[in-house]
Amino acid sequence: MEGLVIKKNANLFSVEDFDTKQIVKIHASGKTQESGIFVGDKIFYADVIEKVFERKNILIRPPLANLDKLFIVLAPSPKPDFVLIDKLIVYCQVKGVQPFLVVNKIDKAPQMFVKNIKKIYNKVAQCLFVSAKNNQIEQLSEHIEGICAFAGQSAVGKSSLINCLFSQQLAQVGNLSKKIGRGRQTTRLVQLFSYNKGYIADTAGFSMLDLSFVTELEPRELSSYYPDFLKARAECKYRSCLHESGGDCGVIKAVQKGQISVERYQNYLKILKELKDRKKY
Ligand SMILES: Nc1nc2c(ncn2[C@@H]2O[C@H](COP(=O)(O)OP(=O)(O)O)[C@@H](O)[C@H]2O)c(=O)[nH]1
Ligand SMILES: [Mg+2]
Ligand SMILES: [Zn+2]
Repeated sequence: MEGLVIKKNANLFSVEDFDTKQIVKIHASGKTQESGIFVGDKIFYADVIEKVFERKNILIRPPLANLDKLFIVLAPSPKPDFVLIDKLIVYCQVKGVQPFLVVNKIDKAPQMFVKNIKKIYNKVAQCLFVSAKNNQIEQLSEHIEGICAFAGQSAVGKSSLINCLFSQQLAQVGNLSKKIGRGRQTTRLVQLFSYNKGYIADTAGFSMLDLSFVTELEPRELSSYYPDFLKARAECKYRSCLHESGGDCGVIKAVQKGQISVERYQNYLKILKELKDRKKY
């Protein structure tokens, strides 16, 4: 039988069976336990978990496998940290995760704010506009499919959005499932909650994704994780260019022509500097 690991508690795993959708609690064989089993793993089981299927990706902190979509939440306040947002997008590009920008608190977002986000990110990630306060979350709920997680600065409204999604689902289903009363997650455990066609990872015990590997990239690699730089990179005349300077740098030319957003480029330089500084030690 095959299923999805939705929860892990020491050596006891909660597995949702792919066919029956029933949740079974089982242990792992010595061999699979040794090689590691993560929430998000697709597994083969009989009396115990016997095999872990090949993973699409794996995150270590929070421990989660096979992440499909990352919802990067931002809001007019607190003021967005665009360097952080761009690092999260790089993270997604490296891991093969589809990024979304979830602009929350549109109930109090000036028109200019919304316009600006669209302008900066239109070639990078799909932007969704929502308000947890007003229960305006359709754009978000319709994109939940596969294994999904939320990230973003503190106080942008991640918990509010997740609560809003589940309270709407509960209202539709009309029964008080186990999903409610999750309370405050104090332990550093991750759990998947089914939602529509997918799952939402509760990563509340982690204030932020571990972005350390982003700052450990080779400086030269960085621009390859910028989908909006792709065309300009191909037109860059310099070999192994970092796109920092030079009259024939395709990326700089594209910025000057308005084909690449100035904000994205300036923040690229900041992240690049971080990578280069790290390399010096
Ligand atoms: N105006 C407004 N406030 C919101 C919205 N969503 C969340 N908030 C408020 O923003 C604050 C932080 O929300 P929270 O969900 O705890 O953010 P988290 O730290 O990202 O989990 C709380 O005071 C929420 O009431 C929204 O859509 N509009
Ligand atoms: Mg929270
Ligand atoms: Zn260049």
